[in-house]
Amino acid sequence: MTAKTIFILNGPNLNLLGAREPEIYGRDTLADIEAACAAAAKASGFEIDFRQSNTEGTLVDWVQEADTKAAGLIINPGAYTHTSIALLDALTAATIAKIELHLSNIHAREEFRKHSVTASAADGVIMGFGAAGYILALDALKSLLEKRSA
Ligand code: CA2
Repeated sequence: MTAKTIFILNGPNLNLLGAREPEIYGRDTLADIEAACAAAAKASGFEIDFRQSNTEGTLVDWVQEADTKAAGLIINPGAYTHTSIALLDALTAATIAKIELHLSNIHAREEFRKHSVTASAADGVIMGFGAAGYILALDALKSLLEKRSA
């Protein structure tokens, strides 16, 4: 872990990527996405710590850990996006640069997905670009960090 580490946290069911619902979430597996993120981050002088959990408390613990160890955080909270005040509180408490990310455009989906409980704690939100959104989020985080250190 270095001063230039970026945590990329993935919430519930994202371990199933590539195996089901490719019309919504694409054909890339989470391992494919991790490999693409690692390469993109390396090219920008960052390293990533890429994790997935199906458990809300674990994600809360990791947000807290990111705040002490990482320069920035990208999080796809999965379905906890729509329900988790615990994650909102953890993200609000974290002072590092934060981006919320969704593979799908949650505003173009079911009513219950249209509201993000957690997004207000993020510096910005990227959604609707599938797996490419992770690379866009890394780019966005890089420019946020450059602004912060200027
Ligand atoms: O669009 C996104 O990235 C979501 O965060 C994905 C979550 C969903 O609950 C959010 O509303 C939007 C679901 C991730 C589950 O991924 C699966 C992948 C393949 C098969 C089944 C689920």
